[in-house]
Amino acid sequence: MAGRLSFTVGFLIVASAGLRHGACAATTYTVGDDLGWTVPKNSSYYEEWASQKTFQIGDSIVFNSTTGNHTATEVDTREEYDNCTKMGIIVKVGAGVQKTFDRNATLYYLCSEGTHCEQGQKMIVKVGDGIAPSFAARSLAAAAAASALFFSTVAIYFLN
Ligand SMILES: [Cu+2]
Repeated sequence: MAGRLSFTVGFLIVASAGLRHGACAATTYTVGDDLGWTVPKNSSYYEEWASQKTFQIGDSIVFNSTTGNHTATEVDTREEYDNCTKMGIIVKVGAGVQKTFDRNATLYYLCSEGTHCEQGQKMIVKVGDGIAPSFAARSLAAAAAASALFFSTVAIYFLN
């Protein structure tokens, strides 16, 4: 009995160590690199910057503005993004505002000051495949993970 229990506990420790290792691989990106988050000279600068990156869950982006007034505004839809709609979660950016990705999604960011967005201070960020999981899909994934753990435990029990 003690042998079976320690084997199961060992499996759980290995599994959780794997999860911690995954979290360590997270990358933090400074939006626009050295330019920071400002009105770009080239209006497609931030869209190109973002499209050259591969963002994953656990990664972060930092909006960093050292001159002028800027916001990191997240809008909900492509249409709002294309129209530079100045609504949404407006965060004033100074020395740095960080956003960490917790799920796959396509995110739309723009600056809501003056005509900054119209001048190209906007970008689209794709996390993972860019498709937000539906509530049903997330529940199914959780259930699948739970049953996989259950069957592993049962298998170990019979192996002993
Ligand atoms: Cu701005």
